[in-house]
Amino acid sequence: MHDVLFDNLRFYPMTSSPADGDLTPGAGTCFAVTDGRYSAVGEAVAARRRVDLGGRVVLPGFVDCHTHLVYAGDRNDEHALRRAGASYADIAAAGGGILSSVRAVRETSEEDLLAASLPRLAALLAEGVTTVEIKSGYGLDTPNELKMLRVARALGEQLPVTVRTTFLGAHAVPADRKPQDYMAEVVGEMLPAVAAEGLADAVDIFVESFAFGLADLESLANAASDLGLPLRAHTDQLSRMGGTALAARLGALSCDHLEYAADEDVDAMASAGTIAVLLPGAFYFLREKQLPPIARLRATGVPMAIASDVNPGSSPIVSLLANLHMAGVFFGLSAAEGLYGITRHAAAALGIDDDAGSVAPGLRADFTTWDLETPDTLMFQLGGLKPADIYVGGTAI
Ligand code: DI6
Ligand code: FE
Repeated sequence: MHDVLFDNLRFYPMTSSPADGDLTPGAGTCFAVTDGRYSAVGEAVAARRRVDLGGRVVLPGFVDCHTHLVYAGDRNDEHALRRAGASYADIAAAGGGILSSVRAVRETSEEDLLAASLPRLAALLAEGVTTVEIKSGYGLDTPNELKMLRVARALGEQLPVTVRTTFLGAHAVPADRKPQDYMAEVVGEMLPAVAAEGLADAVDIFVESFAFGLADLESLANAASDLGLPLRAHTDQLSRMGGTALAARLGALSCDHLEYAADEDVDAMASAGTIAVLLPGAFYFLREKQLPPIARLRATGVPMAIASDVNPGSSPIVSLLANLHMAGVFFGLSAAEGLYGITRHAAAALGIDDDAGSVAPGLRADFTTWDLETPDTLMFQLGGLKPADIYVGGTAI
């Protein structure tokens, strides 16, 4: 006997492939949930309770697989500089950028950091995001990186959202540190401390001319692999550094940004099974011109995820749906590609596509219902879209 039969719905399981350009609704008009997971899909099985979903569209809970939503303060002053013509790299070189958020985070207590970050997670949840990845990277020393990751975990206790955490100690080099010494500390002290407390589900690094290089990527990958933690990497965002190809060869789960990645970098991702995480909000906010290699990603079958990159420097855009819309406008993704990008492929970028991102037996019953004719509208329309209901583990929140 199943717990609940959800009936009279049009569900999009997101289990096949978006390659044909179409979204395929699942066969049948119902699914069952038992102990918080899908226990039968498309079959009118016997259940203790029945819930009529009024013929609505049902989608898997969205997965925002790349955010930096734990931070304190703002960078409004830098935005003014950027409007006056300064580039992101200029501001970073002058000691601003990531390092200004580092100063703010270090001065903020764990409690206040949690309070500052909670509304951002709540905003994502309100549009149907039920799984969110959150990175550290504004602490840049052991106590403050641990503090950020504890706050990220605590956010997942405060709201009905699955939070996956990523250690991004290699986000920037602190102003008072030599790059090599700092990287040695990331790998030799910070990462082991994070792992000892079980605070990270993955590691990440910003590979860029004013951040970290290929040797740093390799040493982080080795240290993470010794601890059994998967690698992710910010690569080829503002210049072509070769990070994408190397990260793929090192077995990265995902390479993120990719604006400057070339065809052969994409080929390395395809061979390694690495997911491409596209961040159109950062592309938009930084007024980038260089487009990620979408045609090659498509041609080689590299799964494309879309994430918000929520952060105070390059993507102060606290909406995954806005990013979905921008992936259509700027990157030319189809509605099917976009919706896979915020469900199944985003879950794959986190290594949890056996748990989230689709409607299939055994997966967590996190889903949303929509008063829409077709889910394509989620990519078409910007703003004004809200799920009728959000279910987490089969329970309406
Ligand atoms: N790339 C980005 O776009 C963000 N981090 C990164 O590695 C920017 C983070 C910030 O400016 O605070
Ligand atoms: Fe990022």
